[in-house]
Amino acid sequence: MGERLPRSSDAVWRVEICGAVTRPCTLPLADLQALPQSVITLDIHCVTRWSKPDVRFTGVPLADLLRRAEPVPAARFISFVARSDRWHSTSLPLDEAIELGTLAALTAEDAPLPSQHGGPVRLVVPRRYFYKSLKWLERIELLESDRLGHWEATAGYHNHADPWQEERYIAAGISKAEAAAILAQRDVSKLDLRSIDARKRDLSGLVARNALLRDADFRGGNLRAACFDGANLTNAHLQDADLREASFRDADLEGANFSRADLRGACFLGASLVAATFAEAGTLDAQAPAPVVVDRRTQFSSTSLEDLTPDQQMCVRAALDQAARDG
Ligand SMILES: Nc1nc2c(c(=O)[nH]1)N[C@H]1C(S)=C(S)[C@@H](COP(=O)(O)O)O[C@H]1N2
Ligand SMILES: [Mo]
Repeated sequence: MGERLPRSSDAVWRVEICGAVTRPCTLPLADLQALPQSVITLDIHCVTRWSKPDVRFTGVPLADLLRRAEPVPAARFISFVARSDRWHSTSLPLDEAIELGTLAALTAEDAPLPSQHGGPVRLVVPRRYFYKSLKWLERIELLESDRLGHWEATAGYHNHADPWQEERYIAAGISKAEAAAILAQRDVSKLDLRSIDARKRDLSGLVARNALLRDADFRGGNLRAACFDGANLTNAHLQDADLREASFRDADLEGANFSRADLRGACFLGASLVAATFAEAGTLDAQAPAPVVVDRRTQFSSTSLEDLTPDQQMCVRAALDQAARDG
């Protein structure tokens, strides 16, 4: 997820340790490979709700690298910077980074890390959402005060990122009363309404083109003929909503939940459906696919359907086939 590849460069890979340290140093990849390697097995949790259990990584513990660089006593935070076009970064409190057992990983599942997954060297931070596990590690910088990382600064990702506390997103800075007033206008195009609470609201005909609605809560609402074209609805909650004739063209629906919503006449063409839910896990059954409420007007691109997990795909396809047969 996120960036696909490192910045292209012919320079040999090295990891620099700098900032509030007594001995700044640079370690070529070969040196990292020659250091004692640790093994950890952990469960990956992406903030958008996909998980991958029991993944085995080997690499050099961050604590060992820091011992060489000797952070000064005033160092409190640690920023990790990627060799990528946007200089992607993330940060952790220094003591936490060590306590969590952070690893500069060189292999996954006993094979060298593929470039797409952060090779030749990525960070692996146990017990934090996976956005703290920076790919293509190039620089480790010790800091006296924190510097927010890319997702934390631009997308409202929670800076602490503890999956067991579900520390996913920070809400946009608007009060409930302000949110209600804005929604009453019926046009929220391009606005940042992250994590807005719009449960059970009558918002039929809402226009939310290109709006930022990450983690927004529309459960049980009336959203008939609403337009969410191009909107970011990552992890949005749309369970039990009336979405008849609603449009989600080219919307980012990663991790969004549409369980039991009425999708008759809804349009999902070009939408990204990675890890989206149309039928909750408890209701999945290969013999009798959970009911997904669609009709023959409901539209999905076949490429978007392929983003879904196999069980979600099966439910949606079964419902679409049934609707086509019913005419
Ligand atoms: N350099 C860099 N590292 C990154 C990201 C990114 O966009 N750039 N995305 C993060 C996020 S959100 C996730 S879920 C994981 C995805 O790792 P994977 O591609 O190996 O699954 O990488 C994390 N590290
Ligand atoms: Mo992610």
